[in-house]
This record gives sequence, structure tokens and C-alpha cells, in this order.
Amino acid sequence: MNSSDIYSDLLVAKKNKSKKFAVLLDPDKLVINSIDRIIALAESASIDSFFVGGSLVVNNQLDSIIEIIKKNCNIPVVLFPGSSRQLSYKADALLFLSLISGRNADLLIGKHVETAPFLKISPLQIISTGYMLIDGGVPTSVSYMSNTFPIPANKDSIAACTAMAGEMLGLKLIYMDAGSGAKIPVSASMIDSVSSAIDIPLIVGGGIRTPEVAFDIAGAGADIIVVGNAIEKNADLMAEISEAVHAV
Ligand code: 1GP
Repeated sequence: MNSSDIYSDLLVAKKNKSKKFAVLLDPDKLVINSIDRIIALAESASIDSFFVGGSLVVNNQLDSIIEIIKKNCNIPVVLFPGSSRQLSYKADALLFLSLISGRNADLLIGKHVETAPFLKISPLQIISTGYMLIDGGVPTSVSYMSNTFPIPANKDSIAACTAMAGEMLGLKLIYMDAGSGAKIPVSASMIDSVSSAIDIPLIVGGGIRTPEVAFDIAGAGADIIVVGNAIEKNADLMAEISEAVHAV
């Protein structure tokens, strides 16, 4: 798929009520020689995209991982950066994240100013995204690294108003994240409240470990379901989760 089609494709899918499944690859956890198997499973499971990123990214594998994926399959690669240093021109698109659940000015606009000139000349499709951290029952790396509190898990209206404000500010996507390895994924009731309050596509991730939970989250209104940890532990799960998400 042409990189410039990623967002339009998402809008069409949302209009048609068809759900998408993204597999999150953390460059810090990925063993380079296991990528071939992941790509083969991802292709046979018909996943819709790879998200690539992590809270830290302490190695220098980002470019090589994306290069291998791009050489071996047509699955789009979307950067989901944990910091402004996680940039690779080899990907197709970048979620330009603004941490709208927090009040850390640097993550609302500061880092964006620093990276804007590099992104302006990059071939990446830049997709502005309102990133909302939701309490998932355990302290998360994102919360620690960003020095922000997540939105309490039972405060559906705060989540809905935050997402509405993000849309009114012109953001193109909302990403609700309970954080990698969350004990409790974002609730169906919060997803329902947020998705009913906005017209832009909604991504949900964090703590999704089974096809049943993925199915419920997509059914509640998420347009893209993201799974990382569970697939790192058992890559065979990709096929079952993909089938569940696409069945909604
Ligand atoms: C984290 O939403 C992602 O940012 C995925 O979370 O690793 O728990 O699937 P998991």
C-alpha cells in the first residue's frame, strides 16, 4: 500500500465499520533473527499493519527491523514512537503523538516543535494523534517516563471530553492506551463513550491478550486494535486475534 493511503484507508474502513488489527513490535525486545517468522505469521494472519516503537528503544535496531519488514512483505509499518529519537524514514507513517491525557507541555507541543523540521522533509505520512493514557491497574513505563497520570479507568466522561477536545484541535486519530502489559485493558464502556463522542478513528491497546477481549474491544467501538506483549510471548496468537477483530 502507498504510504499516503494509510489514513484515507482508515477513514474508509471506519465508514464501512470494518476493524483493523495492528501488531506492535518493540525494537528493544525483538530478536532480529525471529523477524522472518513474525512476518510469515503476520501475512498468513492478514494483519493490517505493524506498529513499531517502545518506551525507551535503547538499541539501534529500528532501521534494520523496518528494512527487513519492508523487504519481505507489503504490510504497512507505522512508527509509534516512545520518544522523539525513534524516527526512521524507512517506515510508511508516523503517529505524531500528543499526550492529551497529561499536562506535560513538552509532550503536548515541545517535542513536536523540535522534530517538525525533520518530519517536514521526511517521506513519512504524518498522522497527528491524540494519545490518551488510561489506568490499566499497574504503573506503566509511559506514565513514569512522561511524568503524567493516566485517566482513571472508571472516568468515562473525562476520557470522552479529552477525545472530543483532541478532535476539535484537529487531531486525526485518538489512541487510548492502558499501557503495555496492562492488567486491565480499557473498558468497553469507556471505549463506547469515547467512540460515540468523536468522528475520527479510535485506536485501542494495552493489556489485550485474547481473541475474546480483542473482539469485545472492537465491538465496543475501537477501529484499530493493537497487541504487543501477548504476541511477543506467543506469536501464534496473531491468527486468532486477527480473525476475531476482522469478524466484528
Ligand atoms: C502499548 O498499546 C500497546 O502501548 C500494546 O500493549 O503490549 O499490552 O499489548 P500490550
